[in-house]
Amino acid sequence: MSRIAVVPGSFDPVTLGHIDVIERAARIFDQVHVLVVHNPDKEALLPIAQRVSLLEASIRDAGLPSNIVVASWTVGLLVDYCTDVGATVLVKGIRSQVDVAYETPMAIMNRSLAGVETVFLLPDPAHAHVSSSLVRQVAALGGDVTPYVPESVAQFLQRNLRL
Ligand code: COD
Repeated sequence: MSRIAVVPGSFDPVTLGHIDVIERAARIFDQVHVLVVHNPDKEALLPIAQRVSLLEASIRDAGLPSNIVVASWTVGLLVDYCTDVGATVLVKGIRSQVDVAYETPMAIMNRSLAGVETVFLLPDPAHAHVSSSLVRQVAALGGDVTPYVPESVAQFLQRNLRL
């Protein structure tokens, strides 16, 4: 049986921490759907289509395996997308106790709603302090984001985001 996993996130924008988690997931599962989802708790910077396009470029440039597809989901439950594509697992990255506290109730709810299990992956310590919100802040204040994001994202932010 083919094991399909979904790696969901805001990816606003995708960081090297995200790429690390996506790469690990692609080594474990047969097929990985990287899913850009609107998070109503966060004020978005980039439109969903832009996030998808930066993810596609970053995954291609990093030479990640071909069992990865990028999609977006803006209406309905995350587990509805999982059911639609036959995914039985969600993959989330855990950087700290804050992530554990945020993700645990959602993991239990998603299992309760649709029997979808959540697998937590630990990041490369080199990227454990990286978040999209800090990247946005560094870029907006004119700092160098190249150590934290894929090349295509760094170029995009430099061109478009002197906020
Ligand atoms: N290293 C490792 N992992 C990382 C790093 C890093 N440096 N940075 C981020 N991550 C992980 C995060 O912990 C998360 O697992 C994932 O990557 C995505 O992170 P973000 O910040 O891009 O996305 P979030 O945290 O805003 O998540 C958005 C979701 C929509 C995925 C989330 O809110 C969610 O699962 N919502 C559920 C919607 C739903 O159906 N609700 C009802 C039932 S729960």
